[in-house]
Amino acid sequence: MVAALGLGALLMSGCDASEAMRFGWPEGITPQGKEMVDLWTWSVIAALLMGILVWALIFWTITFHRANDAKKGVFPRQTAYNVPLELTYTAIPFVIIAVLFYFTVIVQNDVEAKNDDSKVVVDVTAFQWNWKFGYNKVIFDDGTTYNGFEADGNPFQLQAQRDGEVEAEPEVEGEHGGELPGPAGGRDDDVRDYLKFNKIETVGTSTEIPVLVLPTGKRIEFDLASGDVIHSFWVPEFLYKRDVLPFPKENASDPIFQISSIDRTGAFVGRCAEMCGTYHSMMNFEIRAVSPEDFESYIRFRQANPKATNAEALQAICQVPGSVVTAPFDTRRKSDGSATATGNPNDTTLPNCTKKES
Ligand SMILES: [Cu+2]
Repeated sequence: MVAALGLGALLMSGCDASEAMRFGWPEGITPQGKEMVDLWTWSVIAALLMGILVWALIFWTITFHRANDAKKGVFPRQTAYNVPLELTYTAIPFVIIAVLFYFTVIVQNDVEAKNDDSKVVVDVTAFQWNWKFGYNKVIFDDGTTYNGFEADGNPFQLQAQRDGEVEAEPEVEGEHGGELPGPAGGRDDDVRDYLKFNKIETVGTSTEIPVLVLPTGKRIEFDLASGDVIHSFWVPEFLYKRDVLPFPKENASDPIFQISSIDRTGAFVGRCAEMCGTYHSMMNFEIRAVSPEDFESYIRFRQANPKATNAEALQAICQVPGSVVTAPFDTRRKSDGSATATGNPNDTTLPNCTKKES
């Protein structure tokens, strides 16, 4: 009956087998994502098998071992302190947990793996309530390297602090003696030298979703940083998210993760997955995966036309210039000031109106 129900649900939902076997998860467009889908699929199958076994035992018991006249008043056989039985049902769950743990660690190690072979390094900066993407480094197919890191012009005057021109916050004495570190590890909260600036950047606004263009088939590194509160970088189709913290070093957070490739071209929505304030839910971006040739043309175009917008660069490689998977939210901050009063605030009574007798 259970099998028939399961099969019926599968057939009637009208979805294909591979989608059904993902049990609600997205497809996964990276090798890491696909690995996680496999782990999830097999974990659900194992849980379903265990569920079927438990249901079968319950139905077997209530069907064949219910009270009847012959058993009335008879104390049933007691099986407490049956050592072999108790050892068995302690050992079996332990084995189940060990197997799940083993496969989880294998997949997690692959997902968290990092090396120096990334062909694209993207600096991601999250802020309330949008994203900035900068190309830190790109290694092209012919072996040439584009270095996009902007070493000069840090608006937070890191240099001034290093040279001692900006004083550090005074130490505060703790309740039980000793020094209490201030916020941001005792540094001046304004000195955000962990933030990166690049020659080619894509910045989102309340009228434009930032579209991050990336090549397919290349290893990509994401270097995350937040300009204010904690955000979270989430691309559902990567099946992966990581918190984006301000002051990652002081907050003991590893801001870097890598994917070994994006496996197909297309547009994929990205979201902020950490409640970060009023417009948190509208903090979307888009990953636009294009062929490596198009990606190279895109970077070359932006290099040659520093004043051009991201939309123009996308058009130059024959891509839709704006986001296609999500749209900017109307923040109602876009009024041009032309809204006028519709009545007289000093007289709100209706003209020619007779009050009703109560
Ligand atoms: Cu956020």
